Amino acid sequence: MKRFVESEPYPYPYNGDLRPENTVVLVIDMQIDFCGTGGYVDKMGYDLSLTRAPIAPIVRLLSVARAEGYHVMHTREGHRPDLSDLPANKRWRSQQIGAGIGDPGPCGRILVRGEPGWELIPELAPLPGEAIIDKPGKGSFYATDLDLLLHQKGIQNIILTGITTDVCVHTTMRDANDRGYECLMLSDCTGATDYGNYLAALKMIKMQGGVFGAVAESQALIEAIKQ
Ligand code: C5J
Repeated sequence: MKRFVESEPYPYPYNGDLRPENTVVLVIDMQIDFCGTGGYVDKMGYDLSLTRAPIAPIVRLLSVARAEGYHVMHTREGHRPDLSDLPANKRWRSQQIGAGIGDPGPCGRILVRGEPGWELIPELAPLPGEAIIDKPGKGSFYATDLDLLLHQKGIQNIILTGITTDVCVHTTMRDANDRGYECLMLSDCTGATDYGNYLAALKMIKMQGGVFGAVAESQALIEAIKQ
């Protein structure tokens, strides 16, 4: 049976092959550093309501996706405590905006593995058996075993959720698309530090017939997978 999600600019997935076995819901960087008080994004002075907006929609989506047997994976951006995997220019730029990666803050050392701010938020805690990908960069494939895990599980479709839309989620979507994965961004399950960038990031996906994949609201996916 073919199954499609009502999405733009085409019904997702392109081939109608949407099944729990070949599809993962990827939850990107839902960490205190990106949406919690005192974390990295807060220290930079951005509006936390924008990065917290996707929390409730993702919680709702995960309860349905898990019940229907879909794969769920999570990512965390962060660096080794000795910062040996932190490029000097990434560190320098973060210092310019007053949130130096590796520096102490209200939630421990910013974006450092093992620190309180680096943890996933409790509302979106992974369940046993759900893979967690630790990544040093913005994309989820760079310097990780995500591609290996997806191939081993026979996954073809990636449902993208998490933060931030224009940075880590977009980088991951673009890379996944180049690797041949069929991607869907859920507009209410993602957020950016700037609302204009959020809108632009969604628009970019829909150009050229879906240059990086498709965009839908989570309700449309929920309706499709509950059919
Ligand atoms: C950023 C991310 N924005 N998770 N990281 O630095 O998008």
